[in-house]
Amino acid sequence: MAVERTLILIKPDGVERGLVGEIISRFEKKGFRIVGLKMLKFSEELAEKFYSVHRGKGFFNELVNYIASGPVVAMVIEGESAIKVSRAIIGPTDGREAPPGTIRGDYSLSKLKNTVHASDSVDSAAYEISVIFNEHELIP
Ligand code: 3AN
Repeated sequence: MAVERTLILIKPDGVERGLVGEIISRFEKKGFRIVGLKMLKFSEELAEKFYSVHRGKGFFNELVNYIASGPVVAMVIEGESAIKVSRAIIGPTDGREAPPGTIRGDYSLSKLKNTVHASDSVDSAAYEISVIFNEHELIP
């Protein structure tokens, strides 16, 4: 068990449908500390960098276009086993299969527009945080 930091993104569909407060609240109530928070709109270039691990996959262009289609809220949270626990809070990728009680299970009916993102490993968390946040934007 270790205290970790991870990146949470509220995707364009989540922002558009007014779910920002609800989604932030779930992570806060679980006990995580918010150490970075901002709203931004991805350029296509930043989206390709953020999702570079998916380059070459059939859904890559669709994914880049989607994440750059509207404002998102990016948040870094800190806490015990943050990476594993936040993945459980968001649920599996496909909102149609995600169980009720998870964020995707409660709010998404799509595999692409699945409302929220959470880093899936220590390495991807470090990479994704560095793509979106400068050091001075994070609370020590
Ligand atoms: P997760 O976000 O659950 O870790 P990944 O890392 O497999 O899922 O995929 C990254 C993102 O790519 C997903 N959040 C989803 O928006 C999109 N995605 C994944 N698989 C597909 C697919 N088959 N069709 C459309 N979009 C997909």
